[in-house]
Amino acid sequence: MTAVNWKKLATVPFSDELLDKGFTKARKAAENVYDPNKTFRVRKQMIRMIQSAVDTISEQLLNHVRNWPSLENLDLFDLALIEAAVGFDEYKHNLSMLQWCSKQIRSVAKQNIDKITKTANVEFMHKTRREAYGRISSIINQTSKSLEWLNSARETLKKLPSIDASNPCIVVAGAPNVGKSALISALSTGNPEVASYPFTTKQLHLGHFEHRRLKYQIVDTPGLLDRPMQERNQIEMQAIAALEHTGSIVLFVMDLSGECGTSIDEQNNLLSEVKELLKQKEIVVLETKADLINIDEKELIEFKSLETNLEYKDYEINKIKFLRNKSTNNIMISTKENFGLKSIKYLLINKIKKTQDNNPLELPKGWYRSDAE
Ligand SMILES: Nc1nc2c(ncn2[C@@H]2O[C@H](COP(=O)(O)OP(=O)(O)OP(=O)(O)O)[C@@H](O)[C@H]2O)c(=O)[nH]1
Ligand SMILES: [Mg+2]
Repeated sequence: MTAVNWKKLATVPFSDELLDKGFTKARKAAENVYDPNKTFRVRKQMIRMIQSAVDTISEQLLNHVRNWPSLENLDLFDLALIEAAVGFDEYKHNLSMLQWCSKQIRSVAKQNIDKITKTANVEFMHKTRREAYGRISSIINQTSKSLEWLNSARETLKKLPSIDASNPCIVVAGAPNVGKSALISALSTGNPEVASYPFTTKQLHLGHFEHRRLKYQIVDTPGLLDRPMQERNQIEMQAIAALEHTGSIVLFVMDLSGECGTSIDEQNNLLSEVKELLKQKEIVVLETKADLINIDEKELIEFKSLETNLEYKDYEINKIKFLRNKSTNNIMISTKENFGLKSIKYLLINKIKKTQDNNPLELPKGWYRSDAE
C-alpha cells in the first residue's frame, strides 16, 4: 500500500487537444515516407497517418488510466476521501471510458488500414483515411464528457491530503479553534502541507517529523471530528472509520482558556464521542494554550528546564516530564510559548514504538502474509 500523490496526476487533455496532437503527429509521419511509386507511396502514407494518429491518442488515454490509482490498491482512508470528493462509481466509469475509447479507435484503425492495404485505387486510399479520421474524431468526442470529468476531479483530488499508511500517523482531533493546526505546525519539521477534506471548507494541515529515520505523520481533522455525532452524515462517518484504521494514535486537543468559543462541557462531550467512535485507538488528551492559564510560575520554570534537558530514551514513558493540570490531570502545552512540545513528541514516539513492537504479526515492509507461511 503506497500513499497516493494526487499532486502528481497529469492534466487530462480535452478532446480537441487529443485530436490535434494525434493528427499533427500523423501529418509528420506521412511527410517522412519516400517511395517513387505513387500507389505504394500513398498507401504507406495513409496507413502511417491512421496508425500514428491512433497510437498517439491511445497512448495518451492509456497513460492516464495507468497513472490514476486503481481503487483496488488504495488504503481505506484514501477510498473514503475519493468517495466523498468525487464518487467511486464515476471515478471508475470515466476511467473505463478512456479504455473503451482506446479500444474503439484501434479497431477503426485496423478496419481502415485493411481496406487501404487491399486497394490499388489512390483516391479510395485518401477517402478511407478521411473516413478513419472522421470515425476517430467522433469516438473521441463521445469521450469528451469523461475527459472533462477527470480534469475537474483531478483539481479536487489534488487538494486531498496524502497519507502514507505504511508510516505512523498521529491524528489530531478537537473542537474548532482549539489550536489543532498550531500544534501540528509546532511538532512538524518544516512547514506542514495544506490540504483539504471534501467535508469542509476549512484547510487542514498535514505535517511530519522524523525520528530514527521513521516518518511520523500528523494529520489535522477540521470539520471531521469537531462537532456532535448526529450532525455528521454517512460519508463523514466512513471517513472517521477510515481515520481510525489509518491513525496510530489520537491527540485530542482541548482549550480550557475559553478562547476557542466552545465550552468545556461541550469539549468534554465531544471527547466522549470521539472515544466512542475511535474505540480501538489510544487517545491522549492535551490541554493547549496553557500560556493563557494561571500556572504557578516556579512550577513552570522548573518544568521548562526539565524539558530542555530531556533526552530521548526508549521505553521510558514514565520518565518523561509533563506539566499537568492538577484538577484534570491532563498534559498541558503551549504552542505559543513553546513548552510541553518536546515531551509530547517523545511520548508519541514511545507509544507508537510500543504498539508496533507489541504486534508480533506485523511483517517487515514489503512482505506479504503468504511469503511468510
Ligand atoms: N495563546 C495561545 N494561542 C494559541 C495556542 N495555540 C493556538 N492558539 C491560537 O488559537 C487560534 C486557533 O488556532 P488553530 O491552530 O487555528 O486552531 P484549530 O483547532 O486548527 O482551528 P480549526 O482548524 O478552525 O478547527 C489561533 O489564533 C492560534 O494562534 C497556544 O498555545 N496559545
Ligand atoms: Mg485548523
